[in-house]
Amino acid sequence: MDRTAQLTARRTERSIAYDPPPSAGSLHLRAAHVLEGNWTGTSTVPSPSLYPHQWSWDSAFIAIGLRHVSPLRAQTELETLLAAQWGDGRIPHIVFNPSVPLDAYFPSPDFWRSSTAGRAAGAPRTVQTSGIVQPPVHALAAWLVHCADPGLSRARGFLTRVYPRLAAWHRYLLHRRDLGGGGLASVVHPWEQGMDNSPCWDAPLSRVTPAPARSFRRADLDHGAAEDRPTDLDYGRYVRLATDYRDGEYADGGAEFAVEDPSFNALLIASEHALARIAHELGATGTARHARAERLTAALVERLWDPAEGMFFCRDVRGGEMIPERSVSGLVPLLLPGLPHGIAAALVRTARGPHFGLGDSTRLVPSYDLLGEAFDPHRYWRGPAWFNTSWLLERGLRLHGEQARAEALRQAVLDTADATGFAEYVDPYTGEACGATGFSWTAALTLDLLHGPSGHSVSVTGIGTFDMSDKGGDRG
Ligand code: 9WN
Repeated sequence: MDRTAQLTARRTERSIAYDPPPSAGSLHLRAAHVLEGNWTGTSTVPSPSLYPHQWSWDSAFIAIGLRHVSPLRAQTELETLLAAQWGDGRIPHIVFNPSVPLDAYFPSPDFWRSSTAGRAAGAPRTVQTSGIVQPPVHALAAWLVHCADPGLSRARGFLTRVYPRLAAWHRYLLHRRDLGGGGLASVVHPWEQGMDNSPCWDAPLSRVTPAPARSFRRADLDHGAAEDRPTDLDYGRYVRLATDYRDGEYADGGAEFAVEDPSFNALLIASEHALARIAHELGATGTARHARAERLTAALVERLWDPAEGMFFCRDVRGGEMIPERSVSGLVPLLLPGLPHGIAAALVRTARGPHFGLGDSTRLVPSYDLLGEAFDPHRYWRGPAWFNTSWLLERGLRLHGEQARAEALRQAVLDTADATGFAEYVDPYTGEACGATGFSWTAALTLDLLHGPSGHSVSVTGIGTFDMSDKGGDRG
């Protein structure tokens, strides 16, 4: 058997079977069916076997799709996550389901010990969580969810209840996590940025002494092919960093790993714009928040933009230098309305060029440089294409007037999600499914794109859309 055949056989055996309904139905129905199957009653798991709890940025993307089939469920998804917020404002990257066995996922609640080690940082007592965070997509999601059914949202006081929590979340990131002192938020663990084994982390991680392999047991390999996942050495380092953070009671400032990442900060800025709209809907002006978002955009450009390469790069705060690896993260700021025109145009050129092959050699945007030494089309965030990043770039292309390219990307996302049974990620060249199938954010973002350019069905109802290019006018 060649490698591809072996991997396919392994995947078929190991990945959760995606179980389409009889007659398969429309893509819309099948996507909704995935979300229905992954719903626990209060939130949605990313994948029942591989990720059996609630994940932070997954829930934001899930809510964005769920709003088209159940605005109430979409609100509940975000409310459940926000109920696990810590007193210092952080939104934990995992909210654990107590009925799931401890060995179903590693690291489990007994590793993070949130209720004891997180006490000083204000971890909740009633629910177990991890102690790190994930990208702040939540205010953007909350606004989009509100727009899907403003009547229901107002009747339930949805925005009134989530606004203070979202504001505290942004405060945490902008104050406690400004480890580089330049106004941007730093991540202190690769899991926080969401692209776990991106080659961007190789240099800063190389300084970290891995935890011994015998000190933990990976549960992910029970469900996913080892060739598609991070290595044991990566995991040793993830465990070391998380252990040290926990043993320091999740206090910020002392992390051995600290990186300013373009995608994480771009999502914070997009969410700050969304928070301005939420503030306006609640009776404030929102002006100060829009202004802050613009200042953050300027800081992003000043600290992470590389004009010669035509993209954004990560900054290694501890090493004190830029990380010269091309990741899709460096293209995500395209979704920002306040980006100078020349930068937006350069990002589009880079996405279309040989490193990412958009509209040319690749089906969907790869997570990492096609020409990079570390590129691997199957290994997680070291090359495969992911649906959430393509969704973000589709919005960015549209926002900056690239309608035809946005439409082509939208269609490619829909076709690939359809052909792969809503795969977690795919080979960027062939579109072959990797990881889990029936993956929640793939299904959710499929639903969103099925509702038209940038979720436009919302405007069909006359409610108005979240148009991030509309900087001045807050529309309720
Ligand atoms: C660690 C849930 C999460 C995603 C991340 C993805 C993966 C976890 C893991 O799964 O990370 O958080 O165990 O590998 O990299 O982006 O949120 O879907």
